Amino acid sequence: MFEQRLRQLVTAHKTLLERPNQIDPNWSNGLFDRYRYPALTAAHTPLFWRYDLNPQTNPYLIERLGINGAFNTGAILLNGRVHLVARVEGYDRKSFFAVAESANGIDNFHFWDYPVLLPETDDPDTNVYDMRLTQHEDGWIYGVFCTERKDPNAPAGDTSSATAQGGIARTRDLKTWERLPDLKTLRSPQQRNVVLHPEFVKGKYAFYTRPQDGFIETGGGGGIGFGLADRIDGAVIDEEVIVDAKVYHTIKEVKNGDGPPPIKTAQGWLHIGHGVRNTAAGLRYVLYAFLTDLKDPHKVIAAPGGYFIAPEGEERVGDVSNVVFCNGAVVRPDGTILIYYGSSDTRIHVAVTTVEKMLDYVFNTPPDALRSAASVQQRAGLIQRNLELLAGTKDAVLKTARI
Ligand code: M1P
Repeated sequence: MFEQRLRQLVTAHKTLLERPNQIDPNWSNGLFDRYRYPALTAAHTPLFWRYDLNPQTNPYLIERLGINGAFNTGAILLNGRVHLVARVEGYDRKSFFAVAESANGIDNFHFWDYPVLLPETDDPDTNVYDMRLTQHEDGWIYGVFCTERKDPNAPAGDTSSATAQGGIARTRDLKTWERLPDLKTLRSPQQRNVVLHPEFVKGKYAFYTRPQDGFIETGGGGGIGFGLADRIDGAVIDEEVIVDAKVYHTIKEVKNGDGPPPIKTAQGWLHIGHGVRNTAAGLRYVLYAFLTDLKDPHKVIAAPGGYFIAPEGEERVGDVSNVVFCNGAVVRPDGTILIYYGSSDTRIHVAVTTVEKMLDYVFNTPPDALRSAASVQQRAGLIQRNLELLAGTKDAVLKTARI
């Protein structure tokens, strides 16, 4: 029985890992393509992470340490191969980081044998998640992530209150990690979605932050912040300026956060953030893009309205439904961008676009008009320009667009 079950498990696992992934031909919006299958799931984790494979101690081949999800991944191109540092969550609700590697960044992702053995500070983490990987110009690869601990001031009986801070670790090879003290932001009690900028700004380490009053609520503050620290080993930010605020009746009404480290383009730093709004069915997380100035990376120079990736199909369902969340992307030498996004705190997908398309998108998509009437005017303008074009055109294909 043991052997038969093991054979079945191995065959299913091998088939999943080797399954080729293709662009979904039934989905297109001109800006990016979605791939048909998730790039990484809980089921991609090695069997030897989950099962005791000794027939003497596990005669029924029971899954001893199950994996609940693999989502919200950092991403980096190293030695020509895509490396993801995924948020992996066990059945016990604890998240940890694990490296999965693929030659093309699309399929055939294989986890390394061991998860990341992340050193701790003197104040042990209860949970760690959502690592952003920054290849910094100082030569190190930094992993900046959320470290969560029980709130020391929680009253007796309160087993939920927690604190969130920006944890920092660095490595050269993703194998050996050095833990540095957590980021201190003097004016914000809590932080999540902290991202290290890849270059020095005014000779200092620059961080995008997400100041929060509490663990869940961003409260009076919120928005994507920006601050400078003199050093990385004991980084302290005295003052945070808000780069991109949360705004009433937009996709980022409740909160927002920056995603992967911004991508340097000829025309500015390209950011992919997540915006959160509330609905009767709970929070809805979508991805949006904006560009900041090359010299002043806290100054927004292009901000298209609305989202560019929202959860669709199976992406909409999972442990925390109606969520897409991105903390990793890689730019390949040919200018294509692979965007890795977690869906519903369960699995990881990959979408592909190009730097050129994203720049066209951020510069030429109108900003959020903020009111229904103004939004209708934007659309009416587009309709009018199109109808004039169609009325005057001799192009047979173009003419067919008026149906
Ligand atoms: O559950 C949705 C997301 O919630 C948190 O993100 P944020 O602080 O922006 O709301 C994080 O826990 C994230 O991992 C998670 O996907």
